Amino acid sequence: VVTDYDDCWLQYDRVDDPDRLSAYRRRCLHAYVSEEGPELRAVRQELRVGLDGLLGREPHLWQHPPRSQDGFLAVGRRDNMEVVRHAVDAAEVDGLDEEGYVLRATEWEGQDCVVVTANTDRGMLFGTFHLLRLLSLGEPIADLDVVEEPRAKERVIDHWDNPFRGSVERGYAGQSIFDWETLPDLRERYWDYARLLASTGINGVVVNNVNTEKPDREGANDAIAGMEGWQLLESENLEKVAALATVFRRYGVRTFLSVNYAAPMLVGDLDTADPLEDDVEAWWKRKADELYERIPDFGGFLVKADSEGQRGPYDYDRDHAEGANVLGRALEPHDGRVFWRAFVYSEHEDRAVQAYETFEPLDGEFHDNVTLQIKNGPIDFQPREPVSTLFGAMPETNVACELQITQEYTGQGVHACSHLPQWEEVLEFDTHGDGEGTEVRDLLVDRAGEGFAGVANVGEDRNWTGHDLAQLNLYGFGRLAWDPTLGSEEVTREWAAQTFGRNPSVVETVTRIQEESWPAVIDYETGGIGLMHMMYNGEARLENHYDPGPEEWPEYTGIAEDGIGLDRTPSGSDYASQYQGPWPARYADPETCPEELLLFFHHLPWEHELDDGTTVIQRLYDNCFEGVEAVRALRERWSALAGTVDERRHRRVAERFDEQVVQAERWRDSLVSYFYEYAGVPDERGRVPLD
Ligand code: GCW
Repeated sequence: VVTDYDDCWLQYDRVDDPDRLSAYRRRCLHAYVSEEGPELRAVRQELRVGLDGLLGREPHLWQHPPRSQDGFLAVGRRDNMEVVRHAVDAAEVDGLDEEGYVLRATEWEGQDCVVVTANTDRGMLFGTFHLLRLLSLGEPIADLDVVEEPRAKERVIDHWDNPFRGSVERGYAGQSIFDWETLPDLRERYWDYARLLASTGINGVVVNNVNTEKPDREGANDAIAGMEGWQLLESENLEKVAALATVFRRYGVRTFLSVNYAAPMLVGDLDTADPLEDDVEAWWKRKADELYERIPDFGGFLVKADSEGQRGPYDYDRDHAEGANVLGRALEPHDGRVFWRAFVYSEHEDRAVQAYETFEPLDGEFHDNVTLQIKNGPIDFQPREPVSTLFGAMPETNVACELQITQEYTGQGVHACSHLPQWEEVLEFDTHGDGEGTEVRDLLVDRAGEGFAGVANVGEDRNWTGHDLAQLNLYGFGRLAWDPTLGSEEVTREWAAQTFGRNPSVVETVTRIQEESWPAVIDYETGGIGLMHMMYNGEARLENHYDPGPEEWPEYTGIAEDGIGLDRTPSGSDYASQYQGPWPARYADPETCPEELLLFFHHLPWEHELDDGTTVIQRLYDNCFEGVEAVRALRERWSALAGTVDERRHRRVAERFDEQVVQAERWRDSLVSYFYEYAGVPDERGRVPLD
């Protein structure tokens, strides 16, 4: 099928090394795939496309052991394939979870074979994508032996797509790919989207925005307009949701909905949504029954409650556990799950302290099938934040880490900014929650109900993600959710090879560009020592959360004539004391606080000296200027790839880099002038004040 959108990392370019090619052909040109559930249909389809591309020949698909001179690939279970029984012991598969698989090279009746097996069809699907990835990377398979299962059970992608307008909140890749007008008719693109997700190991998708209602109530974020996502729960819309679910199901991905807390009133005709009212409980149960009647493997609900104008249990003086559990009870008989967001804040001296104050006392109160979904940091997806204090503080609660795949605060669809190094930093953080060595990633893999949620960056654009390089954030989210011990660089490298081909120097350059992109953004958008939230937030003239607007937010930077930064130590808001182990003391002392977070925790004089003797103000100037230089260097490196990357994609990215340089200069100039205005200290190198 010819489509008008890109294949991203599923390029399946022909293998060029002749030895490799013949080794692959010998084992994979004939594929014997068992005839079972819907996922195996997806396996066959993927093998057709993938092997055709990689091997340069149409593969032969068999329903019985192929009578070929060569070897073959077998995808199926032990109980109905002899070659699989030969290659894999019963105990090995029995020990696997429902998404795990075994890939193994074997010799069977004189033939060289490769076996993909699992307990479930989903396992075989994930295993097939793993095998195709290895072939795409040109890895040897003669001694293949992989036994793998995902470390985190919940790996969900959250769309902030507004159903009836087709817009995407914080989306920078065009309109929503979901067309609710024409659903239940299915677009080809849905299938390809499901392929992309499954190939990275994602197993859940929330198809609508967490803002399900136009928030014209007090406290509403007026940047958010006109969404009526709550209507998806109405009976007449469920067939649309069910149709999408058939697509995702085939690829092992469960479908979820964001729901409005007041659904019993909006969708139903109750006059309350009080979670302790029997009528409300009964309404949610009926709705859940209706949903599962239509979508037997429905995933469950995602809820943003009491936040930015969305309704919630506080409207009835109930706490968040009471609020979430009524939904949990309704979904429980169906094996459904509630993802309940911890993104709750109100007017408060320091927003950072609030989520912990709200949720930590509720540890142990949430129903088993409720997952508390916590943003990586305490503020809001800023270029860099310390890790949220809720990680490690909720041992009796299932938690998920919410990451932003879309680049709301990191240059949106224009700037190159790989979020993988940022995620790696978050995942490696030692919370000391259960003593030393309790990293964030350890807290997300213990049991069902824990894992990852990522805010999608996908839209109708030809390249899906607006910026071609931003495809990595989608791919990397899935891979790190599957295995959070993978490193950013490793994942970036495999993405680059699958996306731009196996030429080692291209892979190396693209990987370096991606790895260095985030530090550059931090420098020019924040000055690099712990400031954040200095973006433009209005609606006219400039772009919301894209352009600089530091003067709007003095309360987030603590800027004053005597210095800059916020005191979050015991003499200030005391956010630092919410941490465990050595962190409260380490963060509370400017001498031991890591420099990259210094002004997040401290208000310091402009002339305060850092470790190397440089002053705070000078470091801010230097970093802002260096950030721009770093982007110029990235642009140069990309431009040197001309001729080695296909022209269309090369040009698209080159244009974005041109724009990024201009925009980085604007950020730099805006920030340094703002700092200068308060500090009154000129740059030692004569760059500030600006002419
Ligand atoms: O940071 C804010 C975003 C809102 C978003 C909100 C949230 C979906 O600016 O656009 O709303 O976070 O995460 O709920």
